[in-house]
Amino acid sequence: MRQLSLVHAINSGSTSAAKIGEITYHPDNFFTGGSLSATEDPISGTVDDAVYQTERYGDTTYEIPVSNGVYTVALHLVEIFHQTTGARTFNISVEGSPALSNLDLYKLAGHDTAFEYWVRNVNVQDGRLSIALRTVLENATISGITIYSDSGGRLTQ
Ligand SMILES: [Ca+2]
Ligand SMILES: [Ca+2]
Repeated sequence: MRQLSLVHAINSGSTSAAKIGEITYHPDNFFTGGSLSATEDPISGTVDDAVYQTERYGDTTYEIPVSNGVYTVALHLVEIFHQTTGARTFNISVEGSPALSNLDLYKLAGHDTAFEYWVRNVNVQDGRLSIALRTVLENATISGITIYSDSGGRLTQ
């Protein structure tokens, strides 16, 4: 089985770096749109709260410069604001393909609870790994992104 190698990690919604385990999440970059928000509340479901405590919310598109190839993406998500089911729903597509549709983080995980979603076999052929977040109801949100390569891919900027 082919090993995944780390390409890049982003601390969405923050101008600071933070770690999850051994991985450093760099200050937010390569995005268009969205706004910053943060919480000081502890986050369940992770021992490394910091990446999850800051979010970029609202319609946002990441275009991450990478060499062409096949990637695996981990999306780090958490409901840090809403307190009920049905308060927030949104869509995420990766490289043009729907990854999560009508996602309700509170319904799936609860409040202040980390939710990690993996997207595999992301085939980039235009030099930009695209992650699009689109609000359905009261704002898309993302807290962090981890990008792995299946085949020696790399960040190009
Ligand atoms: Ca692309
Ligand atoms: Ca973050």
